[in-house]
Amino acid sequence: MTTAEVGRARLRKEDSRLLRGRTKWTDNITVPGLLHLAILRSPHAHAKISRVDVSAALDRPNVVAAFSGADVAETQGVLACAWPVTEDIVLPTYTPLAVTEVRHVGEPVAVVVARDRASAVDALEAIEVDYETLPVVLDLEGALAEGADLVHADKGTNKCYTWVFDSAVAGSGSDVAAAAGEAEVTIQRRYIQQRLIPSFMEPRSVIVEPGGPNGETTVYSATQIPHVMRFLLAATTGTPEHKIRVIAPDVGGGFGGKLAVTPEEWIAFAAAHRVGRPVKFTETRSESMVSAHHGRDLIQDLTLYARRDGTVTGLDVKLIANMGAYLGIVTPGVPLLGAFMYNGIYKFPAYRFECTGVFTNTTKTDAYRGAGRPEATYAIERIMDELAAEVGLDPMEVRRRNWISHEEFPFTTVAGLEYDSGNYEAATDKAMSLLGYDELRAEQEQRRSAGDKVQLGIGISTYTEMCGLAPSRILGALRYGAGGWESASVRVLPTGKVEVVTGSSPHGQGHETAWSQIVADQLGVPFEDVEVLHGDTRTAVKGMDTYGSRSLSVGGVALAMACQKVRDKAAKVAAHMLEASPDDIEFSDGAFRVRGTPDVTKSIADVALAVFAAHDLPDGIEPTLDSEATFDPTTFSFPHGTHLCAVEVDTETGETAIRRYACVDDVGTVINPLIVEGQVHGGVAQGIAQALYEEARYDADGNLLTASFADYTIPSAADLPDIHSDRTETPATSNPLGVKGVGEAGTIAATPAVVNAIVDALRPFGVNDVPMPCTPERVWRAIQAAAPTQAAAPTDTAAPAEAAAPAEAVAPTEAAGPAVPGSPHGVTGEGEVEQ
Ligand code: MCN
Repeated sequence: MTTAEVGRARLRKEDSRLLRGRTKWTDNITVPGLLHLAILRSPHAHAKISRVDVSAALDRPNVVAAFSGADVAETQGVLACAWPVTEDIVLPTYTPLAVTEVRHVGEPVAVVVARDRASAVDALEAIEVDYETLPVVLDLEGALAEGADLVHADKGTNKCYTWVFDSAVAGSGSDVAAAAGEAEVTIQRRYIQQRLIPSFMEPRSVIVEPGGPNGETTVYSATQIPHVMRFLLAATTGTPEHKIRVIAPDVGGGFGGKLAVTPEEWIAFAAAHRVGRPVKFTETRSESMVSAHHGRDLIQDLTLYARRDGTVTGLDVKLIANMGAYLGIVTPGVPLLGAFMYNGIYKFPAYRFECTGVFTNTTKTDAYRGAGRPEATYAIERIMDELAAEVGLDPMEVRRRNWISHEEFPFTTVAGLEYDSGNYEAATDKAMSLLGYDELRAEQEQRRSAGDKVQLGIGISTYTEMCGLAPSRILGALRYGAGGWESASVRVLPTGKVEVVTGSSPHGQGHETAWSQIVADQLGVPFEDVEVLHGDTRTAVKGMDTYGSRSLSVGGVALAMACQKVRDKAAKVAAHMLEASPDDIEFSDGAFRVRGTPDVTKSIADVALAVFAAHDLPDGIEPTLDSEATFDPTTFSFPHGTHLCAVEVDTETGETAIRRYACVDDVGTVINPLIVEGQVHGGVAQGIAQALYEEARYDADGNLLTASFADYTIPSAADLPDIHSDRTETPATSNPLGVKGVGEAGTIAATPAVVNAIVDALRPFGVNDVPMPCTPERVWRAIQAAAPTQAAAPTDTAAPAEAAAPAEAVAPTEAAGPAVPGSPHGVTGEGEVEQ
């Protein structure tokens, strides 16, 4: 087809309305009789509630209703966890409003519904709550110790689950114990994935409007998952599913943080039904930071086994994952999404993974961009650098000795996944020249020998990920509650314009543009003639929504399949119109023609009008030109790439500056290069943010110290480097479009590239880790703690292996770096704030 929309760097259709403010975010929507809801939240991390009295709030002006958890205890239902990862998982009762006990600061306790927002917020002050404080559980390892205080006393343990993967048991590899016995090199490291806050631009917002003409309830929500929400609201409130309509209007970012059916949405649902009027709730930023779910928060203990030549022979991973106080929709499953990725792009034979989930008195964790895969990539890419240092090889050389070469695809990994396609060599070569790898290594050498106070480090991250979250069978085998298919439908209107309905629910990814490009090519219609509808369960009746970089490789493929069905049907009608056999009909350049008679054509629009009129259709053809398809791939999609980062580190102050960032990603066939570039840049920004800036920290009483953007330091554009990005294209063989996901790639890849660069700069000082975020203070402390006598000026330019601390000898806590204020889980002593 000559239209060739696919591959074209189209500006995004949706940006015109977004940039000009010609859209309605949920908070801008108003409906007749709308009331406003405010939520009283717990100031304690753990306490019994002995009394809640809302009567004084009811007397406040404009207040329509006020109620506590106890007032709705019988009817409020429980919030569901859709991913009970093991049979014996501990599932605590999670109610939208706390009834007898609160378990984290910010947990909803009571609500006020009023005629205006200010009155609702003011009336919260009048609610009286008596709390009896209980011991607070924050430390992950302490929580697992015998006799530890309990987050959920009725459960008798803080352990949520232990989930194990062993390649020897799964049959995908050999035994790690054997690898340990034969290892010439053993490297043990502890890495801490600090807690992060998704920080979407638009705060969470919801309107619940009950009592529609047919008794239906309409829910408008800034959510990633309108379809999942409708199902869960129906399943747990008893409201019939066909009487619930969920609309996700334009949504200002989610990053996984809106992959949730939140207590606030349930509370608004309950409140609206209680008062019989529409109710709106929009959170403040500070509320969001204490109550919307957080991400990451893991202790990662890794042991890597290898030969002296740098060949990896086995990897043992033990995780302790902070669940927070309750389980969200996929909380327990997030680390499992990483379980299959700790082997990265490498082909070693033995692998064991064990994750223990732990409850603490903190905000629950759940999906955050990359969900499990950034953590895995960080760990393997960090420890590969340690191996390189130990055996005295360039870190790129160690990777080359271990990665799957492009001739070896499809390749079944030690974690049991079949990677369909990839070319790590090509992406890496391109990235190295984009960075100027050799030149920067030469400069590094110079600075080392000159004893410069500003040293240069080069960080490498060669990653792959499993995304396109789909294969329903695999998700089912992992005990995930839902399927992973996606749906699309296509309607060619009588005038030849096209309406497309997708079950994915974009919140910044540009589906309207990319989907239009797919349809334009598939049907030979102009890009502008395609309208993409989404995010309303009345129009997009079937869908699994947007997360896990799944929309294109599942939903986009479903769309192409639906287009194909339309073409097949249109070809039969065109054949009839051209008085030819369907077997003789060709379709190209948006027109049907009889083979050998190129000048006589019928376009899709001609056919659409004929089908609409239905005066002369072939027998058996229904008078519509539309179709529907669902796609459920047999495997994930495996994008990959190489991210390289050069960082200058001031060894006197610990300050770091990214000198150059270069990345080459391979996301298979690209629909829209501009969108892909934007996704990579946004993702890299979030990855850099984890490496250098962001950390959610609690004090010893479980108060979130970083509950505003003054304390939770997301980087601005000015803090970020130019990102030099490029691509290679190795089409996926697992779907007919050849596409792989891109939405999380940058976040997955960037963090280890940055930290590897900082450690690389400081290796001659004896530094082998800096805990994240690598603030100047932490970098400085790492230098002081590692080798104080050398810190002034490195003169040792010998091979890194000689300069680095002996890998085998490093105990996990030492490996995590020097003492910084607070524990490794972002828990600090009272009042301590690290800046
Ligand atoms: N694309 C393409 N060619 C490819 C791959 C993707 O043109 N080979 C385009 C797609 O058509 C789509 C976009 O890139 O327009 C992202 O596609 P995909 O990788 O399928 O990811 P999803 O659409 O499923 O988006 C989810 C992903 C996730 S999991 C998070 S988290 C995330 C992200 O996308 N959150 C985002 N990107 C975000 N971008 C914005 N602006 N806001 C968020 O909250």
